[in-house]
Amino acid sequence: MEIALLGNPNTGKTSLFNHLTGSYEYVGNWSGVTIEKKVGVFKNKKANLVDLPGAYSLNPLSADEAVVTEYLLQDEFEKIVNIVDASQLRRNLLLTLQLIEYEKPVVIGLNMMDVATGYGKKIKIEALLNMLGCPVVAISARKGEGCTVLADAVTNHTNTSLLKVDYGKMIEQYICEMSSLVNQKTNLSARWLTLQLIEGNASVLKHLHSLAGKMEVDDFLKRIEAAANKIGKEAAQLVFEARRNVVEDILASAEIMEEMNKEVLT
Ligand code: GDP
Ligand code: K
Ligand code: MG
Repeated sequence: MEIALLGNPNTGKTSLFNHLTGSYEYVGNWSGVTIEKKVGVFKNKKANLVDLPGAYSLNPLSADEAVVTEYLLQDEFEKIVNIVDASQLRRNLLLTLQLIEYEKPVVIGLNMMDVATGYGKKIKIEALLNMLGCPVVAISARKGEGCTVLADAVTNHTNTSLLKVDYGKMIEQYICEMSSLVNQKTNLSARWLTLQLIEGNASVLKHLHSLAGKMEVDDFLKRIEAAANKIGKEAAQLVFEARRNVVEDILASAEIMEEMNKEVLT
């Protein structure tokens, strides 16, 4: 069994990896690139933990992000540990929503709590986990605090989140169409594939071309774009706005800003 460690760059993934693993199973490079790949034996269970490069988005703009997206498209793994920077929730949660959309169990390690506190931000963990629909464990990846609790949560958690961003009727319709197009051909989430395709994810486009045929997929994409244009938008904009609205809702109930720091930070 394999567990993927994912998150934005510099959120503490490698620090956490070192606390959660005993010995290395493998240290080398990702295929075709000189980006370090580390696989360790997860302490709690007969599982391997894979330390992935940092990604702001799954639409690969950097070599690091391309490694992450190819991993999500090609590799077999069971669960995701998503390290989230508590001081940068607004940006980090955009990735979290996309990982939840991938429809594998996600457990969140909420790191950098000291930095968040320094900014005058308080995070209501209960509210965060209720809204995200997955376990959230506060950790200090640098000091190793909370890592055992996180490891147990990862071992025990087997459900996929019930959180579904509402992308509106039109996009939801195309997600259904994608399901019937690819469900016989892949275990990947049709929802995730459709949304990544709409966002212009070139790796996903290529993958879908080989799964469902180039003409079919290009036509599908053209029809979505035309439908979005009819309401004066680009399809990718609709996707982004829907996610951003959910993130703002989450922040409104899970993040408290101390008065004195408000102006400096927003
Ligand atoms: P990665 O890029 O996600 O793998 O992150 P790293 O594990 O390399 O950590 C990036 C930096 O953040 C390092 O300098 C860590 O020491 C630091 N770091 C990790 N966890 C914490 C934390 O909880 N608080 C603070 N202030 N720094 C941390
Ligand atoms: K780093
Ligand atoms: Mg790292």
